[in-house]
Amino acid sequence: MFETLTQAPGDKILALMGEYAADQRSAKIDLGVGVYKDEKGVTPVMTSVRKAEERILSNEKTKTYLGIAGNKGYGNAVLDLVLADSVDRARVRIAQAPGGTGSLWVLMQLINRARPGANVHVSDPTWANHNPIAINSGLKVVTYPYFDPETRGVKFEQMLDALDQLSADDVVLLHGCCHNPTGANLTDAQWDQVAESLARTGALPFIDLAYLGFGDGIEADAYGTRKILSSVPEALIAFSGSKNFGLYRERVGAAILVARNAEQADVTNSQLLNIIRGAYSQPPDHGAEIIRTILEDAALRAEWEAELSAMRNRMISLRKKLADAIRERSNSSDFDFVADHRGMFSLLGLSTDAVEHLKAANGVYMTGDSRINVAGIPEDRVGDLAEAFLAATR
Ligand code: PLP
Ligand code: TYF
Repeated sequence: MFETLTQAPGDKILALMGEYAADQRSAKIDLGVGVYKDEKGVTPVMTSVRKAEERILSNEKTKTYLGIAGNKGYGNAVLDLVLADSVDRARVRIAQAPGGTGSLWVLMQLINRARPGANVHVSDPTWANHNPIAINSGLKVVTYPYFDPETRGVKFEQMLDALDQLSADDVVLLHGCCHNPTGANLTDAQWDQVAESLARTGALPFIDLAYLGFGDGIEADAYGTRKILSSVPEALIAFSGSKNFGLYRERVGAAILVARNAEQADVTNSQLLNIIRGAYSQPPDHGAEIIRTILEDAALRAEWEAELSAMRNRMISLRKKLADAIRERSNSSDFDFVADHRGMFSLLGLSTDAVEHLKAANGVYMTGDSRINVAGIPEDRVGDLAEAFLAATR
C-alpha cells in the first residue's frame, strides 16, 4: 500500500524551530515561529490560566462526552468577547473546534458543501497554512493585493479594487487583526470600506481571528470583525485561543457562523455539526473550560486582561526599540515601519540571501520570507540585531 506514496513537503515554520534548537551557538536569536515569548525567552503559562486549571482540577465532576459543538459556556463567552452587540445572536451559531486551524478546517469544509470548489480569496501574502486547508477542502485559492513591499503597508486601493470585482459566489479570507506574516493592518476607516464593499458585492467574509488582543487591545482589534458583522447578512469566523490565552498545545478555538436568519442558521449549523461528527466527533474540553472559567469570573478575567496587555505592550515596546536602534545607526527611517506594524510579526522585505546570511553569520533565525516574531527580540541585544539587519540590507 504505502509504496505508492512520495515524500510530502514539511511545514517550513515548524522545521525552522528544529533548526534553531539544533544550533549550538549561545548568541543565537529566535525570531521564527509565532509563539509569544517573555523577556526570558520562554512561552509562559499565564497566571490566570494556572488559577483556572487549579479550579477545574478540584471541581471537575465528570469527563463524559461534551457534545459535537463542545463546551456551551465557552461558546457563549467567546461570542460575547468577539461579537459584543454587533449582530443579532439569533443568526449566530458557534462550535468549539481544535485551535484556529481546526476552526478554519471545519469552516472550509462547510463552504465546500455550500459552494463546491468555490474561490477563496486570500491576501498576498497570507499565513502558509491557509492554502493547504482550502485545497484539502476542495476549494480554490486566489490572491488579492495586500502587502506593499515599498512602504511595508497595505496596498489598500488595489485591495479594495479587487474586492469590488467579487460576486456572491466568492469567499474573502481576512485577518481580523495582527496580519500574519506582514504585521501591516487596515485602519478603522479602511475596515469600513471593506465592509461596505462586501455588503455591496455579496461576497462572503471569512475572518481568521487568531490574535485578538495582540494588536492594540481587545476592543480595537475586534473593530473590523464587528464592523463587517454589522454590515453583511452572512459571515464566518475562525477564532483561536492559542495566542491570547497562551494555550497553544491545548488546541482551543471556535468556528462561528452568521446566517441571514435563525432558520438558515439552524440548517447551516446542522451541516457544520455533521462535518465535525464525521471528522473527530467532538472537541477536547480542557482549553475551552479554562477560557470559560476565566471569562465568566470577573477577577480572573481582569487578571487575564492585565496579562494580555502586558504581552501586547511588551511587543509594542520592542518594536519601538528596534526601529529606534536602526534609525540611530543608519540615519534613515527605512525601518520605522516595524514600529507602525501590530501583532507578533513584521515582514522586513529582505532577500532570501539576506535571511540565509543572518542565520549563518549572526545566528538570527526568521522565516524564509523575512518575517520576524518581535516577541523573540532579546531586550539587551536590540543593538546587535539592528546592526545585523543593516549589514544584511547593505
Ligand atoms: N491563523 C493564523 C493567521 C495564525 O497565525 C495561526 C497561528 O498559529 C492560526 C490561524 C491557528 O492557530 P492555532 O491552530 O494554533 O490556534
Ligand atoms: O505563523 C506562525 O508562526 C504561527 C505558528 O503549521 C504556526 O501561526 C506555524 C505553522 C503551523 C502552525 C502554527
